[in-house]
Amino acid sequence: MQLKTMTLVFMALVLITFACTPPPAPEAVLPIPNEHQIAWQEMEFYGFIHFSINTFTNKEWGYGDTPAEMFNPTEMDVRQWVRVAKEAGMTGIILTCKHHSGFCLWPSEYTEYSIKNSPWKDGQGDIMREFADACKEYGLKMGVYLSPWDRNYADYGKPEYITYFRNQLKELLTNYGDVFEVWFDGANGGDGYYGGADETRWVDKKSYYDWENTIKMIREISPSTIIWSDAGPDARWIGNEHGYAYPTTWSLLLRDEVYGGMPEYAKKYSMGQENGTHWVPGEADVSIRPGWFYHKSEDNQVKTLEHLMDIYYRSVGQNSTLLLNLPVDTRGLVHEKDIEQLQKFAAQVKLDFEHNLAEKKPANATNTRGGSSKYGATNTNDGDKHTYWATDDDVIQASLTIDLEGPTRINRFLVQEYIQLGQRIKAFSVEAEIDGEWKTIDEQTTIGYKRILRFDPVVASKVRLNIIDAKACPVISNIEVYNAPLLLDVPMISRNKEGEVSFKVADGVDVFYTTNGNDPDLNSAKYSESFVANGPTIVKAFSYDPVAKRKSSIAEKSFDISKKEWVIKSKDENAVNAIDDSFKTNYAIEKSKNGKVELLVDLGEPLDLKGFAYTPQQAKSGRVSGIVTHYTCMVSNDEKNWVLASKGEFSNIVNNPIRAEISFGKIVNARFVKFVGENVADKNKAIIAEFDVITK
Ligand code: FUL
Repeated sequence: MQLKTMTLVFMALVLITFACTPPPAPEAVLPIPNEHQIAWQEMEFYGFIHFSINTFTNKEWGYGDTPAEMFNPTEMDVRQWVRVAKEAGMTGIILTCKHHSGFCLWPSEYTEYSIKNSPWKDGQGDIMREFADACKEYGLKMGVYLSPWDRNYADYGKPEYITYFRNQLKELLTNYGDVFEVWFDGANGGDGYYGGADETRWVDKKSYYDWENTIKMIREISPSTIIWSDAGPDARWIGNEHGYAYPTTWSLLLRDEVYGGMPEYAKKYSMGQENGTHWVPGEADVSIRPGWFYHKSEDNQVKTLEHLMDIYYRSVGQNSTLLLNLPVDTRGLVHEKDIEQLQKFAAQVKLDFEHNLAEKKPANATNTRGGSSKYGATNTNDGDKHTYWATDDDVIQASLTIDLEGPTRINRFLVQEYIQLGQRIKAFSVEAEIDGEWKTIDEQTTIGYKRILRFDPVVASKVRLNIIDAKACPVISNIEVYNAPLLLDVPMISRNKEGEVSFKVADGVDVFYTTNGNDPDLNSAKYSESFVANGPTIVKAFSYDPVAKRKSSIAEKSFDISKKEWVIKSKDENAVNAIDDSFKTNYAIEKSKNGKVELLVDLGEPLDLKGFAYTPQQAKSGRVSGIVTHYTCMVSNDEKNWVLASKGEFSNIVNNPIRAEISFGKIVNARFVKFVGENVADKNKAIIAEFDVITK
């Protein structure tokens, strides 16, 4: 070959090679997750176990004074906890090794307040060991919850406690195998036993724990462990205990502004920040029952399938992981009712995501980085999480269309960013081509690791993702489309002050119910109008769509005596809201000079009372105000001579503002009840959504 020809061939080869070489990957938009955070995020759904000495005293928080002898599970089976978690599709499980009571589920060398002084296995047992073994057996990752607040330890509040806390952490991190996450609760400081001092100890949450050095220690022992708290550093609280992340959820956090347990965290930081300086993704925690610990009185309040599915979509589907709690009961087992609901939930998640209707379907985009197939649209539905669609650096607004190859019924759209290169998307929309016309299905803000949109079913031939705004060129690794089976909402059961029970469902939907405690079926009473139930009544009901022949799960509500004859001694016309059997209406009481509030109820006749219940203001998400944290409850038959029936705290009510039931421990006969809010977590007022007495 002549030199000239050779040169030409060489140049052509160079040109071809150059033309075919894909452009470099987009530059990362900082901050980005590290490899441990990515592995953690991919765990998506894992479990929590709340079990401690306060399980045996029926409390949400142990005070630190319950003798270790009280810890005595009768049928303890740690493998059962882990097995049910595994069967539900959980990828890991976190155990409350030490909750606020200070009681340790492992025989810590550094305290006597542990299972080693309990009757369980004659003090020779080690729950943490059994837990670690079971996690290994079932292939689940293991996590530990170690409460920074310790209401038993005499030195809590002094520097000595920090050494104790670190020693315990060392035991947990070194003696039992790999720990995927450590959980540092923001609830700390307050009253407690403290080795017999029995006093209130507030700590400066910002400085007392010297987190910097504790984190350093954890990193040295176990670099892969995700450290969780309000302030991360690796993962953070989602700001509520409902299991709900937010439609806008950034995995970025202005981390240096945050410290664990800061009062303004939930309101200000829990959604993350677009301009966050560190990668600290959200974890949504929630219990399968109202409380975190087991209470027999909540056996009929295990969350319905519909509720659990809603939680799934609002956590995993909104750029967060889901940490679902299973309380362990006094037998040492996860209760049958919880297992039943958990199994239904796991089966439903499987069904919802059974057939990805977008998988490997033709896809194209309005722009593809360098025109190269390396960044092409089909990377989003090729089943490979490491490939992605990306655009040129200067192209932010772009669309990607997937051809469903024929009219297809769909109601879910799942999309993921390739977070290894940062969270970028600020606004996006989804369109569907229906009968040849494009219609917008939804418009949202963030995507992050995973975003799942639910919408009413449409029959579409194509779906399209439009990126409207982003920090830099979009990098999308996955898109899936589903036709999830439709669930019918359970009926809303309510009773008014007059004792009339009614149900609320969507138009065209029937309700079948029972009032005798049995499960209803299609032969049970069909609801047509409200009915009176003045005595203690358990109402069970389900919704039924007669056209589609679909049933909801069974909703259950347990009512005590009706409040027909009750009167509140107050001039405020809203006072009745505290006794109208509805959580939706509130009675706000101004605090008096001593910071207390008082509610005086006339029950109309003397009743045998077993206890009372206080329900603070309710909200689906976000903060509520006016929460009573400490109370006294007095009773009387003549409104003059009062007897103390109970005094104490509503544990964890600020973070989890649910109905708090208090037992008097005996039966007291009284016509008048005085509920005093001794301490109210609000500057001006206490809010009472409902006040109940317990007679059954
Ligand atoms: C809260 C604690 O106070 C609760 O008892 C529970 O452990 C929950 C997960 O975190 O802040």
